[in-house]
Amino acid sequence: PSAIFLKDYTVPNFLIDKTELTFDLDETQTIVTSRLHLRRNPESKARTSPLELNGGEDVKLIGVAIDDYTLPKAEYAIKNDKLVITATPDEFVLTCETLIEPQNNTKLEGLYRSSSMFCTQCEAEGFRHITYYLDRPDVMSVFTTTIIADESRYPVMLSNGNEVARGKTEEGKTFVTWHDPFKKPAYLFALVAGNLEVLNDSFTTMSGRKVALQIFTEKHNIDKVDFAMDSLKRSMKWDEEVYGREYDLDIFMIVAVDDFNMGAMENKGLNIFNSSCLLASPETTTDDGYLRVEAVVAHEYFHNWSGNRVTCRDWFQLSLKEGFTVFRDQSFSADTHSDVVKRVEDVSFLKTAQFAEDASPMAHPIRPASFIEISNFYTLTIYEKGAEVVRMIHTLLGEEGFRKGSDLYFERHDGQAVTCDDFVNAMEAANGVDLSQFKRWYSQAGTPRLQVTDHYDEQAQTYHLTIDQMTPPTPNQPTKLALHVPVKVGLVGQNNQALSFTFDGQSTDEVVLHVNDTEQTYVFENVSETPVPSLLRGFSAPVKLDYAYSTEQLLQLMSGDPDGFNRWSASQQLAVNELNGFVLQFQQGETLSTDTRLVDGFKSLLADETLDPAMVALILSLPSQAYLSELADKIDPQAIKAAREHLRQLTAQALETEFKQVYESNAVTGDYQASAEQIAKRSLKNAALMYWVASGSAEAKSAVVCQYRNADNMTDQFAALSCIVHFELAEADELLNAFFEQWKHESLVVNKWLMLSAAREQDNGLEQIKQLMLHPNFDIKNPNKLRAVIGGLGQNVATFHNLDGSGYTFLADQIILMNKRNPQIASRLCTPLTRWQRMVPALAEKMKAELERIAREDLSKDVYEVVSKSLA
Ligand code: B3K
Ligand code: ZN
Repeated sequence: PSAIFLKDYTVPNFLIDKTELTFDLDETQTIVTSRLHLRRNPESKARTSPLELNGGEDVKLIGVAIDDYTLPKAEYAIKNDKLVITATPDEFVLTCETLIEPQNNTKLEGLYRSSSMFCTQCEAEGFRHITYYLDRPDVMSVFTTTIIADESRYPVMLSNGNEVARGKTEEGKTFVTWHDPFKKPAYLFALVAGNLEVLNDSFTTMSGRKVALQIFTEKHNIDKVDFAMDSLKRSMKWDEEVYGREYDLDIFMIVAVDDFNMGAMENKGLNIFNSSCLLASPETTTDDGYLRVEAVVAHEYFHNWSGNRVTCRDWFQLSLKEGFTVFRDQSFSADTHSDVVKRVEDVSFLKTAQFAEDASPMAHPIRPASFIEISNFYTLTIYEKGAEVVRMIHTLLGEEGFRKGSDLYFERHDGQAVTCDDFVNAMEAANGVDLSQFKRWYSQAGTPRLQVTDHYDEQAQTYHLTIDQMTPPTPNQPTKLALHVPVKVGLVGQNNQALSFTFDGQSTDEVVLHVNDTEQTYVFENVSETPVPSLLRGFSAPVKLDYAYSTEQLLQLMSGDPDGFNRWSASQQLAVNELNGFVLQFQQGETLSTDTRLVDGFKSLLADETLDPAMVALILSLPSQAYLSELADKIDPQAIKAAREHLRQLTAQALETEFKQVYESNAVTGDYQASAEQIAKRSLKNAALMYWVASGSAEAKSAVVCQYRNADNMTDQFAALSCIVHFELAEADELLNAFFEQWKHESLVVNKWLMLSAAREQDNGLEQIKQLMLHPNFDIKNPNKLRAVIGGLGQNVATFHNLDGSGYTFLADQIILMNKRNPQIASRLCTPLTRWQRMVPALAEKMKAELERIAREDLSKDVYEVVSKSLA
């Protein structure tokens, strides 16, 4: 397999003005007839080039005609999955008949079956597995789609746009025709057929148009889509209010499917969702699950403008739509709940997972320069770092300036396929600013490091901050240029008050520094006392910032920084420092020390009733195993785990009474609601419960079992069960079984059970995982189930990181098994192994050996790219 490069981009030689598709759906063979209204692209220099349409090895060509002339075999060829026609008129209709077998499609891209329905996933390059096409996002076409099927089994037949015709064929099958008036690339095409139930609703847009809203599921799930519908309506309203974006079709549909490689897909007017991102009920869904449904519904809806109306010119520009849309859904959730809590969650995730990716052999800029398989680039870098880059533009321009920029972007490029540069150019033009240096964020990979030192001059009342920036080398990028980094800063005084100061002649108490050189010094004047700097407030840039804070300073910021985000950040740093100390002690075979300054901080935190309980819960949840791994020079999973357990134990014992009290005083009364207030209380209550049980208190043990038995919602039930299993209470086996028995008919809850069971640390860990994969409720064809078990294994430190390498061998076996069946999933399973160079030597070797074993297989492009780059 070879790479393709951004620098080689050329415009398409042909355009497709109209696309007419007919699907004759059948359980054994599906016939697709396409009529493509093609013409040569006036902007293409290749005046006589052949027509080359993308296809796939799974598409059988039955016949092809130009206008009404059926081409004999000599006049076309199939080369490397492409249909090549050398001689064509400049403008013509190409008719193409193909045969596909959705029932045998295990890759879940193109047209496939999930449960008893037909559905599609076309992004990025799935459409070519349906029929021959110019499958690239800069070829935009108006689609008309006719679906023919047996109505008794497929009463619901959907595609993009509006239904325009319906009737019976000569053979007595039913046909339905859909027309989408908006030009779109093939990756936004969708089709669904099945025996589905629907929830109907409507939304009246800001200009007074009534839009029909429909959510479809299999019959047994229709009672779980009210929250998604409500989220959809709130998203539609929010996009009108915040971005002035109105929905454009008369109908918006969402369908839930069980088998899906990703979270969801923004097909025009017909979103298709992994059921895990759509279904929600208090009894079966945790608070986190609710928030995820809300965020994903919003994300896919927001794509209607940021992605569909204005789309990507090529897949190197993926972050154009994904980074921007993630930024939009993050803002929506922040506005809906607490903005600080949301920011902490997003930043934690970024610093844990994206930073790790940026330090791995798969590191790439948010606009990659090359790739082998685009499916491998639906990454945390493209999505989350991409969103951070958009957020920095927002910080630099302010709310109003950013809105002016986005208005101009949508106005200039509506109906076009554009680039990241077009986005930044619109932001610049609307605000009269120069973002040329800022654009380096799009082309440079790696997490920049800022080294900060300071000096306070009491005499002169001046405070100097010196900031060095450096971005470490990443694959193919040995040296880096200085970036334009917005660093939001405030100063905190000894009595926890915000200090005012003069900066650039302005008196203020907060400033955004424009760090744009390798070393710069900033002067704050009229600073009345030695300040503690509150740096990178709100995480104003996706960087690693080093400043030698003392424990006292961190404790002070933790309790007194007016910036809520930085209060969390300080607590996180404090915990990291302590945990790293424990890691070292563990590695040197010492007894872990028992004095911890953190306990004092936690104690005042628990006593402060003015704080948002959700923030307290976030602070109590210690830096994760994954985050500490990301920070480590050489990752020692067992040591990190021991350190975390130790700190939790110390805290639990020191503050047993406090945790009990907090647990009891945060009980939620009344019916379940996924409201910020209730979620906050439950999160604190359950965090306190975890510590209280960790303290070993007998009362806590009976409280947690009692909570499990009496819970009326999944959040409380699952929090209790996780706690019982984690601490191996006497009831662990019994309740884990009871949980399965109670929920064995709810597939999404079974996934939670699979994950928790796989994560359970027992001596026979691997055996237990193998048993789970043989369980009748496990199904390797279902990505959610596979991810649940493998995800659980990943959390199971003792089993996965077993020194004998058996955990890695097992994972590699699964990768080899999935390699051909579902390459996208197989490739994602490789992620832990791609970090082998970060592990302590004994583990690194074992991981590397497994990668080498995988490399000897006949690999899909997806797995090949990840494995070969990891071994390079
Ligand atoms: N755009 C889809 C991604 C689907 C990619 C599949 N390989 C989901 C989203 O970001 O909204
Ligand atoms: Zn998206």
